[in-house]
Amino acid sequence: MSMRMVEGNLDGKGLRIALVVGRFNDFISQRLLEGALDCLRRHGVADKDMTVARVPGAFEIPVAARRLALSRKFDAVVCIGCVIRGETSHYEQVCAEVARGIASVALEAGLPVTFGVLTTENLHQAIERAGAKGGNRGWDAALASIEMVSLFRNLE
Ligand code: INI
Repeated sequence: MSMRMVEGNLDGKGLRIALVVGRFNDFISQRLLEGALDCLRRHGVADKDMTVARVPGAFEIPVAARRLALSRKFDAVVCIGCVIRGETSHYEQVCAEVARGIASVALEAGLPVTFGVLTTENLHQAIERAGAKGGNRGWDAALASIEMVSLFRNLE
C-alpha cells in the first residue's frame, strides 16, 4: 500500500487573508507589508479579500491577530513587524512575547497565523530581510499562510 502524502499548494484564489502590521520601525515594516501584499496578489488573492490592521508595535500584534483569527472572517492571519535590538532595552521581552503570542493565537484559533516579524541585531540586518539581499520576510509569511490554508483543506 502506498502512503498518503498531504501538502498544501500555493494557489491563493478565493482566500481571505488578514494582515496585522506593527507601525513601529515603519520604514521596515512597510516594506515587509508591500512584500506580503505582492506575494498574495501574485498567488491569486484578490484585494477585496485582504484586510490590513495596523497596530502601534510588535507587542500589540498577538491580541489583534487573535481578534481577527477568532472572527472566522479570514482563512489566515499574516503578522508583520520589526523589532531591532539596537533601539530597545526591552528587545528580549518584546521578541519573546510576540513570538509566544502569535504561536498561541495560531493554536487557540486552529488557523494559520504566520510569523513575518523581523527580530534583528541592527537596522542593517532588518533592511537586508525587508527586500534586499536577504529576501523579504513579509513575502515568506504570506506564502506560508497560503500553503497552510491549502494543507488544512487537503487534510479534511
Ligand atoms: N515595537 C516594535 O514593533 N519594534 C521595536 O523595535 C520596539 N522597540 O524598540 O521598543 C517596539 N516597541 C513598542 C512595543 O511593541 C509596544 O508598541 C509598546 O511598548 C506599547 O505597548
